Amino acid sequence: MVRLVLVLGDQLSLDLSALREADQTSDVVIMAEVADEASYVPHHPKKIAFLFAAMRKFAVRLAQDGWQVRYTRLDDPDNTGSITGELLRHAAALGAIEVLATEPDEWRLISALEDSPVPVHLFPDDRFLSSHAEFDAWAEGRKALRMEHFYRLMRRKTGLLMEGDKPAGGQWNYDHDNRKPAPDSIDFDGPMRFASDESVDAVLALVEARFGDNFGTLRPFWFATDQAEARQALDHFITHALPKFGDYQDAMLSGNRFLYHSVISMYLNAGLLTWQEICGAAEAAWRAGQAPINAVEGFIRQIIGWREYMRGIYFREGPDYVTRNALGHDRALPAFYWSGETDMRCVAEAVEQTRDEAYAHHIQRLMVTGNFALLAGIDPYQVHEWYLAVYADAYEWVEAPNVIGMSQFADGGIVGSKPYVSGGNYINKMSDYCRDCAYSVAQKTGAGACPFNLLYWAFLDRHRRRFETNPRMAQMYRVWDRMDATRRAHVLEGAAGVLARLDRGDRV
Ligand code: FAD
Ligand code: DLZ
Ligand code: SF4
Repeated sequence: MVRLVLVLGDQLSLDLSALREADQTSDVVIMAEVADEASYVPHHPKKIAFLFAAMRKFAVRLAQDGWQVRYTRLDDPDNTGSITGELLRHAAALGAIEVLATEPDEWRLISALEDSPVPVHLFPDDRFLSSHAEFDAWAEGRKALRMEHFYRLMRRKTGLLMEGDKPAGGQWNYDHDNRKPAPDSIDFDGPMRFASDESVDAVLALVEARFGDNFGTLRPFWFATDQAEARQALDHFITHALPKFGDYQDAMLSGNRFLYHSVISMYLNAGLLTWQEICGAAEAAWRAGQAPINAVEGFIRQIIGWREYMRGIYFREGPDYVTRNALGHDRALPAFYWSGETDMRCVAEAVEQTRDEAYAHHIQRLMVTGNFALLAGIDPYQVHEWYLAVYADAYEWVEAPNVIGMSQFADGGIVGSKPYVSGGNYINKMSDYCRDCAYSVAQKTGAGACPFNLLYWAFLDRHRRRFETNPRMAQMYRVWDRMDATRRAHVLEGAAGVLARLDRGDRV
Protein backbone atom coordinates (compact mmCIF):
# COMPACT_ATOMS: atom_id res chain seq x y z
CA MET A 1 0.00 0.00 0.00
CA VAL A 2 1.43 3.38 -1.05
CA ARG A 3 1.77 6.00 1.66
CA LEU A 4 2.61 9.66 1.11
CA VAL A 5 5.50 11.26 2.99
CA LEU A 6 5.10 15.02 3.36
CA VAL A 7 8.24 17.16 3.47
CA LEU A 8 7.61 20.85 4.14
CA GLY A 9 9.78 23.76 3.08
CA ASP A 10 11.42 24.02 6.49
CA GLN A 11 11.95 20.27 6.82
CA LEU A 12 14.86 19.89 4.41
CA SER A 13 16.75 17.34 6.52
CA LEU A 14 17.71 13.86 5.38
CA ASP A 15 17.28 12.69 8.97
CA LEU A 16 13.64 13.84 9.17
CA SER A 17 11.44 11.64 11.39
CA ALA A 18 8.82 11.12 8.64
CA LEU A 19 11.52 9.90 6.23
CA ARG A 20 12.90 7.55 8.86
CA GLU A 21 9.44 6.06 9.36
CA ALA A 22 8.79 5.64 5.63
CA ASP A 23 9.57 2.76 3.32
CA GLN A 24 11.74 3.91 0.45
CA THR A 25 10.65 1.04 -1.75
CA SER A 26 6.94 1.83 -1.69
CA ASP A 27 6.20 5.27 -0.20
CA VAL A 28 6.17 8.50 -2.21
CA VAL A 29 7.58 11.82 -0.98
CA ILE A 30 5.40 14.88 -1.58
CA MET A 31 6.90 18.36 -1.70
CA ALA A 32 4.94 21.38 -2.91
CA GLU A 33 5.42 25.07 -3.56
CA VAL A 34 1.94 26.38 -2.76
CA ALA A 35 0.24 29.77 -2.76
CA ASP A 36 -1.12 29.34 0.79
CA GLU A 37 2.34 28.97 2.32
CA ALA A 38 3.87 31.59 0.08
CA SER A 39 1.29 34.20 1.03
CA TYR A 40 0.03 33.81 4.63
CA VAL A 41 2.10 36.95 5.12
CA PRO A 42 3.79 38.90 2.31
CA HIS A 43 7.11 37.10 2.69
CA HIS A 44 10.31 38.83 1.61
CA PRO A 45 11.16 37.70 -1.97
CA LYS A 46 14.61 36.49 -0.80
CA LYS A 47 12.91 34.26 1.78
CA ILE A 48 10.59 32.69 -0.81
CA ALA A 49 13.42 32.28 -3.32
CA PHE A 50 15.66 30.68 -0.70
CA LEU A 51 13.00 28.16 0.33
CA PHE A 52 11.86 27.26 -3.17
CA ALA A 53 15.46 26.89 -4.42
CA ALA A 54 16.43 24.80 -1.40
CA MET A 55 13.26 22.69 -1.70
CA ARG A 56 13.95 21.94 -5.37
CA LYS A 57 17.54 20.89 -4.62
CA PHE A 58 16.43 18.79 -1.67
CA ALA A 59 13.89 16.98 -3.87
CA VAL A 60 16.67 16.17 -6.36
CA ARG A 61 18.84 14.89 -3.52
CA LEU A 62 16.05 12.64 -2.22
CA ALA A 63 15.54 11.21 -5.70
CA GLN A 64 19.29 10.56 -5.99
CA ASP A 65 19.08 8.72 -2.68
CA GLY A 66 16.44 6.41 -4.12
CA TRP A 67 13.17 8.05 -3.05
CA GLN A 68 10.22 8.46 -5.38
CA VAL A 69 9.42 12.17 -5.20
CA ARG A 70 6.41 14.11 -6.50
CA TYR A 71 7.36 17.78 -6.53
CA THR A 72 4.81 20.49 -7.32
CA ARG A 73 6.12 23.80 -8.64
CA LEU A 74 4.21 26.97 -7.91
CA ASP A 75 3.32 27.44 -11.58
CA ASP A 76 2.27 23.83 -12.24
CA PRO A 77 -1.22 24.03 -13.78
CA ASP A 78 -2.57 21.33 -11.44
CA ASN A 79 -1.27 23.01 -8.27
CA THR A 80 -4.18 23.19 -5.80
CA GLY A 81 -2.56 26.02 -3.80
CA SER A 82 -2.42 24.33 -0.40
CA ILE A 83 -0.50 21.58 1.34
CA THR A 84 -3.64 19.58 2.16
CA GLY A 85 -4.93 20.10 -1.40
CA GLU A 86 -1.69 18.63 -2.75
CA LEU A 87 -1.93 15.66 -0.39
CA LEU A 88 -5.49 14.99 -1.54
CA ARG A 89 -4.59 15.29 -5.21
CA HIS A 90 -1.61 12.92 -4.96
CA ALA A 91 -3.49 10.50 -2.73
CA ALA A 92 -6.22 10.22 -5.33
CA ALA A 93 -3.72 9.75 -8.16
CA LEU A 94 -1.63 7.15 -6.35
CA GLY A 95 -4.35 5.41 -4.38
CA ALA A 96 -2.71 6.36 -1.07
CA ILE A 97 -4.81 6.31 2.09
CA GLU A 98 -2.31 7.59 4.64
CA VAL A 99 0.24 10.37 4.98
CA LEU A 100 3.36 10.32 7.14
CA ALA A 101 4.54 13.75 8.25
CA THR A 102 6.91 15.34 10.73
CA GLU A 103 4.93 17.69 12.96
CA PRO A 104 4.94 21.17 11.38
CA ASP A 105 6.31 23.94 13.58
CA GLU A 106 3.22 26.09 13.35
CA TRP A 107 -0.24 25.67 14.91
CA ARG A 108 -1.99 26.74 11.69
CA LEU A 109 -0.46 23.94 9.66
CA ILE A 110 -0.79 21.35 12.44
CA SER A 111 -4.52 21.95 12.57
CA ALA A 112 -4.78 21.88 8.75
CA LEU A 113 -3.07 18.47 8.72
CA GLU A 114 -5.23 17.22 11.56
CA ASP A 115 -8.30 18.18 9.51
CA SER A 116 -6.92 16.75 6.28
CA PRO A 117 -9.33 14.46 4.40
CA VAL A 118 -6.43 12.03 3.94
CA PRO A 119 -5.43 10.88 7.45
CA VAL A 120 -2.03 12.20 8.49
CA HIS A 121 0.21 10.39 10.98
CA LEU A 122 2.37 13.03 12.70
CA PHE A 123 5.81 12.20 14.11
CA PRO A 124 7.68 14.48 16.52
CA ASP A 125 10.20 16.89 15.03
CA ASP A 126 13.27 15.49 16.75
CA ARG A 127 15.62 17.84 14.91
CA PHE A 128 15.26 19.96 18.03
CA LEU A 129 17.20 19.21 21.19
CA SER A 130 14.22 19.40 23.51
CA SER A 131 10.86 17.67 23.01
CA HIS A 132 7.55 19.30 23.98
CA ALA A 133 7.30 16.88 26.91
CA GLU A 134 10.78 17.71 28.17
CA PHE A 135 10.15 21.45 28.02
CA ASP A 136 6.78 21.08 29.75
CA ALA A 137 8.33 18.92 32.48
CA TRP A 138 10.96 21.63 33.05
CA ALA A 139 8.34 24.41 33.03
CA GLU A 140 5.79 22.66 35.22
CA GLY A 141 5.35 24.26 38.62
CA ARG A 142 7.91 27.04 38.03
CA LYS A 143 6.89 30.55 38.92
CA ALA A 144 9.00 32.04 36.16
CA LEU A 145 10.31 30.39 33.01
CA ARG A 146 13.79 31.88 32.84
CA MET A 147 15.86 30.90 29.84
CA GLU A 148 19.07 30.73 31.87
CA HIS A 149 17.80 27.82 33.96
CA PHE A 150 16.57 25.92 30.94
CA TYR A 151 19.89 26.58 29.20
CA ARG A 152 21.89 24.99 32.02
CA LEU A 153 19.73 21.90 31.73
CA MET A 154 20.54 21.78 27.99
CA ARG A 155 24.27 22.21 28.68
CA ARG A 156 24.16 19.25 31.03
CA LYS A 157 22.06 17.23 28.61
CA THR A 158 24.38 17.79 25.64
CA GLY A 159 27.67 17.93 27.53
CA LEU A 160 28.57 21.01 25.43
CA LEU A 161 31.22 23.15 27.14
CA MET A 162 31.12 20.94 30.21
CA GLU A 163 33.99 19.67 32.29
CA GLY A 164 32.39 16.84 34.18
CA ASP A 165 29.43 18.38 35.98
CA LYS A 166 30.94 21.89 35.87
CA PRO A 167 30.70 24.50 33.13
CA ALA A 168 33.92 24.96 31.16
CA GLY A 169 35.95 27.86 32.48
CA GLY A 170 33.96 27.88 35.73
CA GLN A 171 31.03 30.00 34.56
CA TRP A 172 27.77 29.13 32.85
CA ASN A 173 27.38 32.51 31.17
CA TYR A 174 30.02 34.98 29.96
CA ASP A 175 27.64 37.73 28.91
CA HIS A 176 29.31 40.39 31.00
CA ASP A 177 32.26 40.17 28.56
CA ASN A 178 29.95 40.44 25.59
CA ARG A 179 28.58 43.93 25.50
CA LYS A 180 31.27 45.93 23.76
CA PRO A 181 30.11 48.88 21.68
CA ALA A 182 30.71 48.99 17.94
CA PRO A 183 34.39 49.03 16.97
CA ASP A 184 35.52 51.61 14.39
CA SER A 185 36.02 48.95 11.78
CA ILE A 186 35.27 45.28 11.26
CA ASP A 187 37.86 42.82 9.92
CA PHE A 188 35.26 40.37 8.61
CA ASP A 189 33.47 40.94 5.34
CA GLY A 190 30.28 39.10 6.20
CA PRO A 191 28.72 35.76 5.44
CA MET A 192 29.83 33.56 2.57
CA ARG A 193 27.96 34.43 -0.62
CA PHE A 194 27.02 31.91 -3.28
CA ALA A 195 26.65 32.39 -7.01
CA SER A 196 23.33 31.26 -8.43
CA ASP A 197 23.10 28.31 -10.83
CA GLU A 198 20.50 27.41 -13.44
CA SER A 199 18.07 26.00 -10.90
CA VAL A 200 18.33 29.05 -8.61
CA ASP A 201 17.95 31.35 -11.62
CA ALA A 202 14.67 29.65 -12.54
CA VAL A 203 13.35 30.24 -9.03
CA LEU A 204 14.47 33.87 -9.06
CA ALA A 205 12.55 34.46 -12.30
CA LEU A 206 9.44 32.85 -10.81
CA VAL A 207 9.66 34.82 -7.56
CA GLU A 208 10.28 38.06 -9.44
CA ALA A 209 7.16 37.49 -11.53
CA ARG A 210 4.88 36.36 -8.70
CA PHE A 211 6.19 38.20 -5.62
CA GLY A 212 8.04 41.15 -7.13
CA ASP A 213 5.69 43.60 -5.41
CA ASN A 214 6.36 42.26 -1.90
CA PHE A 215 8.58 44.30 0.41
CA GLY A 216 12.21 43.34 -0.17
CA THR A 217 14.94 43.22 -2.77
CA LEU A 218 15.41 39.89 -4.52
CA ARG A 219 18.76 40.52 -6.21
CA PRO A 220 21.61 40.12 -5.60
CA PHE A 221 20.60 36.72 -4.23
CA TRP A 222 23.50 35.11 -2.40
CA PHE A 223 22.11 32.59 0.10
CA ALA A 224 23.25 28.98 0.31
CA THR A 225 20.58 26.69 -1.13
CA ASP A 226 21.77 23.22 -0.16
CA GLN A 227 23.38 21.44 2.74
CA ALA A 228 26.91 21.54 1.30
CA GLU A 229 26.79 25.30 0.77
CA ALA A 230 25.24 25.90 4.19
CA ARG A 231 28.11 23.95 5.74
CA GLN A 232 30.61 26.13 3.89
CA ALA A 233 28.84 29.21 5.25
CA LEU A 234 29.08 27.76 8.76
CA ASP A 235 32.81 26.95 8.39
CA HIS A 236 33.44 30.46 7.10
CA PHE A 237 31.79 31.94 10.19
CA ILE A 238 33.56 29.61 12.63
CA THR A 239 36.97 30.39 11.16
CA HIS A 240 36.67 34.11 10.53
CA ALA A 241 34.00 35.60 12.80
CA LEU A 242 33.33 33.40 15.82
CA PRO A 243 36.40 34.62 17.75
CA LYS A 244 34.89 38.14 17.90
CA PHE A 245 31.21 37.11 17.97
CA GLY A 246 30.97 37.51 21.73
CA ASP A 247 32.67 40.88 22.04
CA TYR A 248 30.52 42.61 19.44
CA GLN A 249 27.32 40.60 19.65
CA ASP A 250 25.26 43.63 20.70
CA ALA A 251 27.01 46.25 18.56
CA MET A 252 25.56 48.02 15.51
CA LEU A 253 27.49 49.86 12.83
CA SER A 254 26.28 52.01 9.92
CA GLY A 255 26.80 50.31 6.60
CA ASN A 256 27.91 47.04 8.21
CA ARG A 257 24.99 44.70 8.17
CA PHE A 258 26.42 41.53 9.64
CA LEU A 259 29.30 42.47 11.97
CA TYR A 260 30.51 39.15 13.46
CA HIS A 261 27.14 37.40 13.34
CA SER A 262 26.82 33.95 11.82
CA VAL A 263 23.85 34.57 9.47
CA ILE A 264 22.95 30.89 9.60
CA SER A 265 19.47 31.05 11.18
CA MET A 266 17.70 30.64 7.82
CA TYR A 267 19.74 27.51 7.08
CA LEU A 268 19.25 26.02 10.53
CA ASN A 269 15.51 26.75 10.59
CA ALA A 270 14.97 25.23 7.14
CA GLY A 271 16.87 22.07 8.08
CA LEU A 272 20.04 22.54 6.01
CA LEU A 273 22.15 22.64 9.18
CA THR A 274 21.70 20.91 12.53
CA TRP A 275 22.23 22.32 15.99
CA GLN A 276 24.66 19.45 16.61
CA GLU A 277 27.02 20.35 13.75
CA ILE A 278 26.87 24.07 14.53
CA CYS A 279 27.52 23.75 18.25
CA GLY A 280 30.02 20.94 17.70
CA ALA A 281 32.03 23.14 15.33
CA ALA A 282 31.95 26.07 17.75
CA GLU A 283 33.04 23.94 20.70
CA ALA A 284 35.83 22.37 18.63
CA ALA A 285 37.11 25.87 17.77
CA TRP A 286 37.31 26.67 21.49
CA ARG A 287 39.02 23.39 22.38
CA ALA A 288 41.57 24.04 19.60
CA GLY A 289 42.30 27.47 21.05
CA GLN A 290 40.89 29.22 17.97
CA ALA A 291 38.04 31.10 19.70
CA PRO A 292 37.67 32.39 23.26
CA ILE A 293 35.19 30.99 25.74
CA ASN A 294 33.07 34.17 25.92
CA ALA A 295 32.42 33.95 22.16
CA VAL A 296 31.78 30.23 22.04
CA GLU A 297 29.61 30.09 25.16
CA GLY A 298 27.60 33.11 23.98
CA PHE A 299 27.07 31.55 20.57
CA ILE A 300 26.13 28.08 21.84
CA ARG A 301 23.71 29.67 24.35
CA GLN A 302 21.78 31.28 21.48
CA ILE A 303 21.23 27.90 19.89
CA ILE A 304 20.70 25.35 22.65
CA GLY A 305 19.39 28.00 25.03
CA TRP A 306 17.35 30.76 23.41
CA ARG A 307 16.29 28.90 20.28
CA GLU A 308 15.07 25.80 22.09
CA TYR A 309 13.50 27.87 24.85
CA MET A 310 11.52 29.95 22.33
CA ARG A 311 10.17 26.82 20.67
CA GLY A 312 9.19 25.43 24.05
CA ILE A 313 7.27 28.62 24.89
CA TYR A 314 5.46 28.65 21.50
CA PHE A 315 4.13 25.13 21.90
CA ARG A 316 3.44 25.42 25.61
CA GLU A 317 1.45 28.65 25.28
CA GLY A 318 -0.76 27.44 22.43
CA PRO A 319 -2.32 28.90 19.27
CA ASP A 320 -3.68 32.05 20.93
CA TYR A 321 -0.17 33.24 21.91
CA VAL A 322 0.22 35.40 18.78
CA THR A 323 -2.91 37.40 19.61
CA ARG A 324 -1.90 38.37 23.14
CA ASN A 325 -1.75 42.04 23.93
CA ALA A 326 -1.05 42.46 27.65
CA LEU A 327 -0.32 46.16 27.37
CA GLY A 328 -3.41 46.93 25.28
CA HIS A 329 -1.42 48.51 22.44
CA ASP A 330 -3.46 49.36 19.35
CA ARG A 331 -1.62 51.88 17.19
CA ALA A 332 -1.19 50.90 13.51
CA LEU A 333 2.27 49.87 12.33
CA PRO A 334 3.87 53.01 10.85
CA ALA A 335 4.36 53.00 7.08
CA PHE A 336 8.10 53.52 7.51
CA TYR A 337 8.46 49.88 8.60
CA TRP A 338 7.85 49.13 4.91
CA SER A 339 9.47 52.16 3.31
CA GLY A 340 12.38 53.06 5.58
CA GLU A 341 11.29 56.68 5.17
CA THR A 342 12.00 58.07 8.60
CA ASP A 343 14.43 60.62 9.97
CA MET A 344 15.43 58.20 12.72
CA ARG A 345 18.75 56.94 11.36
CA CYS A 346 18.73 53.77 13.46
CA VAL A 347 15.29 52.71 12.26
CA ALA A 348 16.02 53.67 8.64
CA GLU A 349 19.23 51.55 8.68
CA ALA A 350 17.45 48.54 10.18
CA VAL A 351 14.57 48.72 7.70
CA GLU A 352 16.83 49.35 4.70
CA GLN A 353 19.04 46.38 5.45
CA THR A 354 16.00 44.23 6.15
CA ARG A 355 14.65 45.22 2.74
CA ASP A 356 17.95 44.41 1.02
CA GLU A 357 19.04 41.28 2.88
CA ALA A 358 15.96 39.81 4.64
CA TYR A 359 18.28 40.00 7.64
CA ALA A 360 18.91 42.15 10.67
CA HIS A 361 20.78 40.97 13.72
CA HIS A 362 19.30 40.44 17.12
CA ILE A 363 19.94 43.86 18.63
CA GLN A 364 18.56 45.66 15.60
CA ARG A 365 15.40 43.56 15.83
CA LEU A 366 15.10 43.97 19.59
CA MET A 367 16.43 47.40 20.45
CA VAL A 368 15.68 49.38 17.28
CA THR A 369 12.55 48.26 15.40
CA GLY A 370 11.15 46.26 18.34
CA ASN A 371 11.94 48.92 20.93
CA PHE A 372 10.35 51.64 18.81
CA ALA A 373 7.16 49.62 18.25
CA LEU A 374 6.84 48.90 21.96
CA LEU A 375 7.52 52.49 23.03
CA ALA A 376 5.05 53.80 20.45
CA GLY A 377 2.32 51.36 21.52
CA ILE A 378 1.98 49.55 18.19
CA ASP A 379 -0.53 46.69 17.99
CA PRO A 380 1.66 43.61 18.69
CA TYR A 381 -0.18 41.47 16.14
CA GLN A 382 0.80 43.89 13.39
CA VAL A 383 4.37 43.88 14.67
CA HIS A 384 4.31 40.07 14.65
CA GLU A 385 3.07 39.97 11.05
CA TRP A 386 5.82 42.35 9.97
CA TYR A 387 8.60 40.26 11.53
CA LEU A 388 7.11 37.04 10.16
CA ALA A 389 7.13 38.50 6.65
CA VAL A 390 10.44 40.28 6.38
CA TYR A 391 13.12 37.92 7.72
CA ALA A 392 14.46 34.90 5.85
CA ASP A 393 14.61 32.94 9.11
CA ALA A 394 11.06 33.76 10.25
CA TYR A 395 8.64 30.96 11.13
CA GLU A 396 5.99 31.45 13.74
CA TRP A 397 7.46 29.04 16.33
CA VAL A 398 10.56 31.20 16.71
CA GLU A 399 9.36 34.60 15.54
CA ALA A 400 6.29 34.84 17.79
CA PRO A 401 7.96 34.23 21.18
CA ASN A 402 10.68 36.67 20.15
CA VAL A 403 8.21 39.34 19.05
CA ILE A 404 5.08 38.83 21.16
CA GLY A 405 7.14 37.77 24.18
CA MET A 406 10.65 39.15 24.27
CA SER A 407 10.22 42.28 22.19
CA GLN A 408 6.65 43.54 22.78
CA PHE A 409 5.94 42.19 26.28
CA ALA A 410 2.51 41.29 24.90
CA ASP A 411 2.54 37.96 26.76
CA GLY A 412 2.59 39.88 30.04
CA GLY A 413 6.04 38.70 31.11
CA ILE A 414 6.38 35.00 30.26
CA VAL A 415 9.53 35.40 28.18
CA GLY A 416 10.91 38.57 29.76
CA SER A 417 10.84 39.67 33.37
CA LYS A 418 10.69 43.28 32.17
CA PRO A 419 10.06 45.00 28.85
CA TYR A 420 13.05 45.62 26.61
CA VAL A 421 12.72 49.38 26.34
CA SER A 422 15.39 52.02 26.18
CA GLY A 423 15.89 55.63 25.24
CA GLY A 424 18.37 56.75 22.60
CA ASN A 425 21.35 56.42 24.95
CA TYR A 426 21.50 52.65 24.59
CA ILE A 427 21.47 52.88 20.78
CA ASN A 428 24.08 55.61 20.88
CA LYS A 429 26.34 53.54 23.12
CA MET A 430 26.11 50.42 20.96
CA SER A 431 26.23 52.02 17.50
CA ASP A 432 27.39 54.96 15.42
CA TYR A 433 23.89 55.69 14.09
CA CYS A 434 23.26 58.80 16.15
CA ARG A 435 26.16 60.66 14.53
CA ASP A 436 24.24 60.97 11.25
CA CYS A 437 20.75 61.34 12.60
CA ALA A 438 18.40 64.28 12.08
CA TYR A 439 17.55 64.02 15.78
CA SER A 440 19.84 64.69 18.69
CA VAL A 441 20.34 61.83 21.10
CA ALA A 442 21.64 64.24 23.71
CA GLN A 443 18.46 66.27 23.55
CA LYS A 444 15.75 65.07 25.93
CA THR A 445 13.00 67.58 25.13
CA GLY A 446 12.08 69.96 22.30
CA ALA A 447 11.66 69.60 18.55
CA GLY A 448 15.00 67.93 17.77
CA ALA A 449 14.94 65.47 20.66
CA CYS A 450 15.47 61.80 19.83
CA PRO A 451 12.00 60.18 19.69
CA PHE A 452 13.28 57.21 21.69
CA ASN A 453 14.11 59.58 24.57
CA LEU A 454 10.63 61.08 24.57
CA LEU A 455 8.71 57.86 24.08
CA TYR A 456 10.72 56.00 26.70
CA TRP A 457 9.51 58.16 29.57
CA ALA A 458 6.00 58.36 28.17
CA PHE A 459 5.92 54.54 28.06
CA LEU A 460 6.96 54.28 31.70
CA ASP A 461 4.45 56.92 32.67
CA ARG A 462 1.64 55.26 30.70
CA HIS A 463 2.28 51.83 32.19
CA ARG A 464 3.15 52.96 35.67
CA ARG A 465 0.61 50.77 37.45
CA ARG A 466 2.00 47.62 35.88
CA PHE A 467 5.73 48.29 36.12
CA GLU A 468 6.53 50.53 39.09
CA THR A 469 6.60 47.58 41.47
CA ASN A 470 8.88 45.56 39.18
CA PRO A 471 12.20 45.54 41.05
CA ARG A 472 14.13 45.80 37.77
CA MET A 473 12.28 49.01 36.85
CA ALA A 474 11.91 50.75 40.18
CA GLN A 475 15.12 52.72 39.70
CA MET A 476 13.86 54.25 36.42
CA TYR A 477 10.63 55.36 38.10
CA ARG A 478 12.72 57.04 40.79
CA VAL A 479 14.67 58.92 38.11
CA TRP A 480 11.40 59.97 36.43
CA ASP A 481 9.88 61.10 39.71
CA ARG A 482 12.93 63.15 40.61
CA MET A 483 12.75 65.01 37.30
CA ASP A 484 11.51 68.56 37.50
CA ALA A 485 7.72 68.70 36.91
CA THR A 486 8.01 71.17 34.02
CA ARG A 487 10.59 68.98 32.32
CA ARG A 488 8.35 65.94 32.76
CA ALA A 489 5.48 67.85 31.18
CA HIS A 490 7.71 68.81 28.22
CA VAL A 491 8.76 65.18 27.76
CA LEU A 492 5.16 63.98 27.72
CA GLU A 493 4.17 66.80 25.37
CA GLY A 494 7.04 65.88 23.03
CA ALA A 495 6.06 62.20 23.10
CA ALA A 496 2.43 63.06 22.38
CA GLY A 497 3.67 65.13 19.42
CA VAL A 498 5.62 62.17 18.01
CA LEU A 499 2.62 59.87 18.42
CA ALA A 500 0.30 62.40 16.81
CA ARG A 501 2.67 62.63 13.83
CA LEU A 502 2.65 58.84 13.57
CA ASP A 503 -1.15 58.79 13.68
CA ARG A 504 -1.41 61.45 10.97
CA GLY A 505 1.12 59.59 8.82
CA ASP A 506 3.50 62.58 8.93
CA ARG A 507 7.22 61.96 8.64
CA VAL A 508 8.87 61.11 11.97
P1 FAD B 1 23.64 34.93 15.52
O1 FAD B 1 23.60 36.21 16.22
O2 FAD B 1 24.91 34.56 14.84
O3 FAD B 1 23.21 33.77 16.54
C1 FAD B 1 23.42 32.38 16.27
C2 FAD B 1 22.15 31.61 16.21
O4 FAD B 1 21.49 31.59 17.46
C3 FAD B 1 21.09 32.13 15.23
O5 FAD B 1 21.38 31.71 13.93
C4 FAD B 1 19.81 31.53 15.78
O6 FAD B 1 19.60 30.24 15.29
C5 FAD B 1 20.08 31.45 17.28
N1 FAD B 1 19.42 32.54 18.01
C6 FAD B 1 19.98 33.67 18.48
N2 FAD B 1 19.09 34.39 19.19
C7 FAD B 1 17.94 33.70 19.15
C8 FAD B 1 16.65 33.93 19.68
N3 FAD B 1 16.36 35.01 20.43
N4 FAD B 1 15.69 33.03 19.39
C9 FAD B 1 15.94 31.93 18.65
N5 FAD B 1 17.15 31.67 18.14
C10 FAD B 1 18.13 32.53 18.39
N6 FAD B 1 15.29 34.21 15.03
C11 FAD B 1 14.84 33.37 14.08
O7 FAD B 1 15.49 32.36 13.80
N7 FAD B 1 13.67 33.62 13.42
C12 FAD B 1 12.92 34.73 13.68
O8 FAD B 1 11.88 34.92 13.06
C13 FAD B 1 13.37 35.63 14.67
N8 FAD B 1 12.66 36.76 14.97
C14 FAD B 1 13.11 37.61 15.93
C15 FAD B 1 12.37 38.75 16.24
C16 FAD B 1 12.78 39.61 17.24
C17 FAD B 1 11.96 40.81 17.61
C18 FAD B 1 13.97 39.34 17.93
C19 FAD B 1 14.44 40.24 19.01
C20 FAD B 1 14.73 38.24 17.62
C21 FAD B 1 14.32 37.35 16.63
N9 FAD B 1 15.06 36.20 16.29
C22 FAD B 1 14.60 35.34 15.34
C23 FAD B 1 16.29 35.87 17.02
C24 FAD B 1 17.58 36.43 16.40
O9 FAD B 1 17.44 37.80 16.17
C25 FAD B 1 17.97 35.71 15.12
O10 FAD B 1 18.00 34.31 15.34
C26 FAD B 1 19.34 36.14 14.64
O11 FAD B 1 19.39 37.51 14.46
C27 FAD B 1 19.70 35.42 13.37
O12 FAD B 1 20.92 35.90 12.86
P2 FAD B 1 22.27 35.08 12.95
O13 FAD B 1 22.09 33.74 12.33
O14 FAD B 1 23.34 35.95 12.40
O15 FAD B 1 22.41 34.87 14.51
C1 DLZ C 1 7.59 29.73 4.46
C2 DLZ C 1 7.17 28.78 3.38
C3 DLZ C 1 6.92 29.28 2.10
C4 DLZ C 1 7.13 30.71 1.74
N1 DLZ C 1 6.49 28.47 1.12
C5 DLZ C 1 6.35 27.14 1.35
C6 DLZ C 1 5.86 26.27 0.35
O1 DLZ C 1 5.50 26.67 -0.76
N2 DLZ C 1 5.75 24.97 0.64
C7 DLZ C 1 6.08 24.46 1.85
O2 DLZ C 1 6.01 23.23 2.05
N3 DLZ C 1 6.51 25.29 2.85
C8 DLZ C 1 6.65 26.60 2.62
N4 DLZ C 1 7.04 27.44 3.63
C9 DLZ C 1 7.30 26.88 4.97
C10 DLZ C 1 6.00 26.63 5.76
O3 DLZ C 1 5.26 27.83 5.83
C11 DLZ C 1 6.38 26.07 7.13
O4 DLZ C 1 6.57 24.69 6.97
C12 DLZ C 1 5.34 26.29 8.20
O5 DLZ C 1 5.20 27.65 8.47
C13 DLZ C 1 5.72 25.56 9.49
O6 DLZ C 1 6.89 26.10 10.07
FE1 SF4 D 1 18.02 56.60 16.68
FE2 SF4 D 1 17.65 58.63 18.39
FE3 SF4 D 1 20.10 57.91 17.68
FE4 SF4 D 1 18.51 59.10 15.93
S1 SF4 D 1 19.30 60.00 17.79
S2 SF4 D 1 19.81 57.30 15.55
S3 SF4 D 1 16.52 58.27 16.49
S4 SF4 D 1 18.65 56.67 18.81
